[in-house]
Formats: sequence, C-alpha cells, structure tokens
Amino acid sequence: MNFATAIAGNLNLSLLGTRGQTFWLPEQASTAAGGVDLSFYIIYWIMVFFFVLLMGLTFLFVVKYHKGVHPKAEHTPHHNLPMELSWILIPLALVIVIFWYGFKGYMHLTTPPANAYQIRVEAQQWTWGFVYPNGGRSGGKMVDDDGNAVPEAYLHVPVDTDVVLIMESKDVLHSFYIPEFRVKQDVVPGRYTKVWFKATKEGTFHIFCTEYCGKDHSSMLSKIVVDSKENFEIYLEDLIDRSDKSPAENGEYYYNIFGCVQCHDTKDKVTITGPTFVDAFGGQVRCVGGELVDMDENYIRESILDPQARIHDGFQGVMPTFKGKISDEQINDIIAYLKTISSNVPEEVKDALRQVAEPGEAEAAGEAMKIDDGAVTDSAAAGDPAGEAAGGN
Ligand code: HEC
Ligand SMILES: [Cu+2]
Repeated sequence: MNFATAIAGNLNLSLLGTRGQTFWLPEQASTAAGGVDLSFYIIYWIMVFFFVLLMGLTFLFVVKYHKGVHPKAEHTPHHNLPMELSWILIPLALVIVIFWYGFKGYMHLTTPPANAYQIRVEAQQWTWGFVYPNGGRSGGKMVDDDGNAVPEAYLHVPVDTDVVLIMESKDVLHSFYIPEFRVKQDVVPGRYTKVWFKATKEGTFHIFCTEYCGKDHSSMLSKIVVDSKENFEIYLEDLIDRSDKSPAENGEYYYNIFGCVQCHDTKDKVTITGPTFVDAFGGQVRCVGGELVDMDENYIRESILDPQARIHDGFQGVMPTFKGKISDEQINDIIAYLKTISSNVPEEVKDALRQVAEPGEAEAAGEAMKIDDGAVTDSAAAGDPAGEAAGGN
C-alpha cells in the first residue's frame, strides 16, 4: 500500500487539496480515508483512461473508415492471438489490482482493533444517541425549537485513538456515516453492528443517516467533535458531573439526549407523535379502555419504563421503553422538568426545582448525615455485646 500511496501521491492521482479534500471527496480526517480514496481514484483513473481511449478511437474510426473514403466493406480477420491475449490479460491484471486494494481496505475497515475505545450508539427516529464508557450520554436533536445549535447533541471522540462504535437501532434501519472519515455502516434493529476509525485531526465533522428511515430522515444529523486526548477526558468528566445544574435543567437535558424531544412537545402545546408535556403534569389522562389516570410522578415513571402498560387514548403505543437505559436519578430530573412546564404546579414548587443545590447546602446535608451516622454507630455499639455473645455461642 505504501508504494502505491507514494506513486499516487507523486502523480497527485487524487488532486489532493491542502486540507486533504480532493476533487470528488471531502477532507480526509481518519486513517481509513487514504486507502478508500486510493481505491476510488485507481478505479477512477482507469475509467478515465478507457473512456478517453474508446471515445477517441470511435471518433477516429468514424473519420478514417467513413463510407466516402471506404465505399466497400471488408471482412475483419478471424483471429489475432496477441490482441486477444492483451484484452484478456490487461483487464485481468487491472481487476486483480482493484480487488487487492478493495479487499485490503475492506478488511481494515471491518476489523476493529481489539483494544479500541468503545462508545455505544443508539439510533432512533430521528436522532443519534451516544453512551460513553463512564455512563455519560450525549445526543438528541442538533437544533432546538428556536433554531439554536445544541452542542450537547454531538458525539465526542479523542484524536489519534482507535475508537469503535457499537451501534443499535431502537426502531427501523438507519445507517451511520461520517464522510470525512470514509466510514459508513448500517444500524439494524435487533442486532449490534460496529464501525471503527482513528481520527487524525481535531475538529468537527458531520454525521449523517444514509438509510431512508421515515418522515424526518433528512434531519437525522449530528456532529462528531474530535478532541485532544486531554480535552476528551475533561469532556467525559463534565458529562457525568451535573451537580452544578438544577433538577429542571438536568431534566431538560435528559429529555433532549434520550430523544423524548422527537415525540413530545414542551413549548407550543402541540401533538407530535406523543402527547404534549405543556400543562400536562398534575392533570389527568384518559387511557385506552376508559381509565382516567392522574398525570403524576408514578404515571411518568411507568410511561418511561413500561410505555405499553397504559396507552393514552387516541395515541399509538409506539413509545420505546427506556428500561435499563435511564437511571432513577435521570427520571427524577425529567419529572422535575415536566413540573416546571405545567401551569398545574404552584410557582414556589417550580422555583425550587429551578434552584441549583448550593455547595454549602450540600455540606450542611452532609453534616446532617454525619449526625445520623453517629446515631447509627451508637446503636450499633450498643448492639455489639449481643453480637459478641452470639459469636461466643
Ligand atoms: C417514538 C416516540 C416517543 C419517544 C421517543 C418517547 N415517547 Fe413518550 N410517548 C409516546 C407516545 C406515542 C405516547 C402516548 C401513548 C402512550 O401512552 O404510550 C407517549 C406517552 C408518554 C407519557 C405519558 C403521557 C400521557 O399523556 O399519557 C410520558 C410521561 C412519556 N411518554 C414520557 C416520555 C419520556 C420521558 C421520553 C424520553 C425518555 C419519551 N416519552 C420518549 C411516544 C414517544
Ligand atoms: Cu435514520
């Protein structure tokens, strides 16, 4: 590959631009890009060569053997061994070369290194979700309802590191594509698929869904941010430390990154796929079968973990379960958020949920815990002789 790359580089086969982009292909930002582009341009230049040759000869022969010049048609020769051998052997050599580079590139792309850094990807109509090894999450819609970019939605990876994405779909067939990395892989419901890469440049690149997956397929976009290794560590830490945010803020954050935003409105009181959350909390919901349910903490929790248990009348039971994916704490934050957007909840309660717990308050709470601990220790101490007595027996 090195030899060929060197030749390709010297001849500038791919018309390489300054940022590694070429005439037909975008910037190269992963270790896979060079090989993919090389295969592409080998085929491309072979085709250019034969196109020019064939069209040129066709034109030449039309002129040379025109009826006016050669009024009488002649028989063509029956055999010409050297010629026949040449049109067998030359194309054979060419397809072997194409196969060799294609196969090597394919094996490279489909075999993730064993020690690659693992990030899980969850595809759903119509967002991407990313789960990091420390439990942190990013993902969701790239642009909020007011048209502002949502950087929390982006996938972050460290530069110069083998990264493997283990991908699953919650609903239909999607396809994960990063043009600058030259990687693309179907994301199939009911099974895991993998894609791996080693990003070579820090920066931000596009993620597309390239499998038509329903109404909003064209907006199933995200971005991948390639961080320096140090910045990636900081990003990971920040992702799980959300103690500087209020419960309502955290709830809104989780509502976005878990993709609730795709199906539930929180601003305009409109029905998307599911019911709106505006003024929902504290009200009542009529379920299929006629049962009237209070829209309270328990109903929200049940809806998230077991959405099919009770279906809101007039809606379809298409909500996926988040059991095993969402923590109790995250559910609590979402409930807090839903309270703050309901007029059924008193203002004082909402204000409290919008407060960030002060470090001082947390300390005070810690002290209260210590006092409790003391009480526990005391009673345990009191119980000790009994324990010893039991041991003595
Ligand atoms: C694919 C679309 C979809 C996604 C994603 C989704 N939901 Fe739903 N959700 C629905 C639909 C449809 C209903 C109504 C049918 C039912 O009750 O299951 C619903 C019902 C609910 C209800 C009950 C409300 C009511 O009026 O009955 C709650 C609470 C809820 N969802 C919360 C969430 C949360 C929180 C998330 C994200 C963690 C989420 N949903 C993600 C589609 C979705
Ligand atoms: Cu898709």
